[in-house]
Amino acid sequence: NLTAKEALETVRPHLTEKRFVHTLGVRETAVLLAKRYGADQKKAEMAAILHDICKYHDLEPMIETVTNKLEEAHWAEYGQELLHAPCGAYYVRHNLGITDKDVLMAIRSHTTGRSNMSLLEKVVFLADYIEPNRHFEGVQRARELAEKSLDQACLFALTNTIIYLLNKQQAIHPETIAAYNSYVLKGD
Ligand code: DGI
Ligand code: FE
Ligand code: FE
Ligand code: FE
Repeated sequence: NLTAKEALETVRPHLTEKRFVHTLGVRETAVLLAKRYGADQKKAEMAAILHDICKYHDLEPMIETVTNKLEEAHWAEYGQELLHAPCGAYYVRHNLGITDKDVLMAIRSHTTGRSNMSLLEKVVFLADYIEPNRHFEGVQRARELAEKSLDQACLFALTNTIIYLLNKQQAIHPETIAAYNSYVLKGD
């Protein structure tokens, strides 16, 4: 089983320096949120460290992975930004021997979110959004919400992401919509 230190060393050559700093921020924030909301800190830390491992992998093999290995070609249809999430889960499972389903799921859903996310998924999804190196309109509000309600903060992040995509006229992945709906419909 990989330690956090080994995972950091493993992921580093996959990333740019800036992305590695982002990853350290996600790790720190995920552990903090896990403490605050009672998620498994070790799992949050491992998922956070590895979440963007495929961010700079070549497009072709990632398309091959979602199409032929995962048989979920839809990931490739909604923009290449999304591929690194499901491919990251696949990569760490098959190349790093990570078998923990919670960790794999948190990596897989870190970009789109998912309908009825687990506590760990919420923690990693939100940590990716609010880590200290993020600078965008609304991030401060998201950080404030994260102090009092994990769910309110996740709903805010999903809403903001959807508005951002709408304004750029980009496709919205069905799982992003499903994640948003799962909050709005049930107040999840
Ligand atoms: O990998 P990071 O930059 O740390 O963050 P991320 O994995 O959350 O990716 C963010 C990007 O993904 C951002 O450019 C918006 C995009 N994105 C998120 N949800 C969707 C999406 N893009 C499309 N096309 N559809 C979505 O539903
Ligand atoms: Fe990402
Ligand atoms: Fe994100
Ligand atoms: Fe990230």
